Amino acid sequence: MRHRRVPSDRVEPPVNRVNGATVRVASAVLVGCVAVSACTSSASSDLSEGSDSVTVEVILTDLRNPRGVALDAAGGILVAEAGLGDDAPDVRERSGRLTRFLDGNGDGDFNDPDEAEPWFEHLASYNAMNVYATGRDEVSGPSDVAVHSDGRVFLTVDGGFEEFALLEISPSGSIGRNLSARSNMTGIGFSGDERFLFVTESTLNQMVEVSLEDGARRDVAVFALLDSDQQAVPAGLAVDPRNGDVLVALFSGVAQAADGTFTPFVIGDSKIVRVNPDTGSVVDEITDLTTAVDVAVDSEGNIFVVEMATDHAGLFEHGADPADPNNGPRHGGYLRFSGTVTMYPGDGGPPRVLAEGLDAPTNITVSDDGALFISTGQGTPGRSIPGPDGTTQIVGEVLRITGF
Ligand SMILES: [Ca+2]
Ligand SMILES: [Ca+2]
Ligand SMILES: [Ca+2]
Repeated sequence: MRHRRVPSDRVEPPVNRVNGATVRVASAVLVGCVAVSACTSSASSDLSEGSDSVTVEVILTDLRNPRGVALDAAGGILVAEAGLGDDAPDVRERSGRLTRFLDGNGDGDFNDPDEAEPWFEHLASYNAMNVYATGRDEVSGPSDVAVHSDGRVFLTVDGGFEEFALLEISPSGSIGRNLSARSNMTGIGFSGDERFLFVTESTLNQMVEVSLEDGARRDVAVFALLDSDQQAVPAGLAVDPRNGDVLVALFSGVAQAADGTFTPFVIGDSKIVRVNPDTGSVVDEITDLTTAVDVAVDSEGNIFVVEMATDHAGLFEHGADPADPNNGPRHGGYLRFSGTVTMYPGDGGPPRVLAEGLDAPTNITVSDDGALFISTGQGTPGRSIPGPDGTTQIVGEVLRITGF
């Protein structure tokens, strides 16, 4: 294990805060970026101070539970959206979708008219709170997406109740094989030779390898219970380009306290593990995390971790409808606006918090040129939540972080 987080790591500059109204870069720059409208790259043109000039920009907004983000060779961004979580009985009204966005006018965002190219709509979308009585507003549907160098796209969909898919989409945009349907699959990533996909099977607490040639599935690793005897709940993954290892974010599941009550998660029990896909060995990479939900790694070995929230808060009571417009503002399971993105430098230097105060981030992708793309706003879109400046609503967005 290379890094161990201690509380003092949290205060290292620069710290950026996205609070639903503005994106602030510590010490130097105020990027005048309103979350309900898109930022432009020109907003950051007055940056200074080289490596301290971390910039956080909203490049997509008004999404419905954006999850996996993938970049294609033509500069497009594919975004899987888990949808409204309304479990529409009519499949034609299902709200999960996959969309490709292209910055046609070159202004740095992907939000302008004609910049969205819908690929698939009416994919599954449901809210786990309604199905499993968790008290937590958690929407599932399309989960992760990856673009192969031959132009194929792979997409996982979690429809609940055994309706799972790892879909192969041809370069011309047709859905082909379903390569795996055993469990919900929250994270996918290619092996170095792109002949396999590594896949986290979240509910089954394991990671598997799926052959893109014949669809054969090989169980690679089962994740053990965590420190408080809760399930590991693997979420996102990333393939280390230096050696082919797979880094997996273990989100951590519900834990039972000594008095028999249950808590959604235990602070500090989440972690990133490193899996050797050849041997199946699992070793701790970064520990003492809370709700680590996704991880990315670049060619220099820098590791980027997304934690969804620092605490649980404001669970719904049994039978509540998270989409009821009469609900007052409520966190709804996870403390809103407490998500973080932290960089663990490949040279072994101390961790750096690149952004904090994010509203329920879920996914991270690093591009070949080193930019980070973060999906935020997990939960029922439009639902009232406590924000840093008073009541606000859940808005799905994709942020881009550069300059670190
Ligand atoms: Ca644009
Ligand atoms: Ca624009
Ligand atoms: Ca990811």
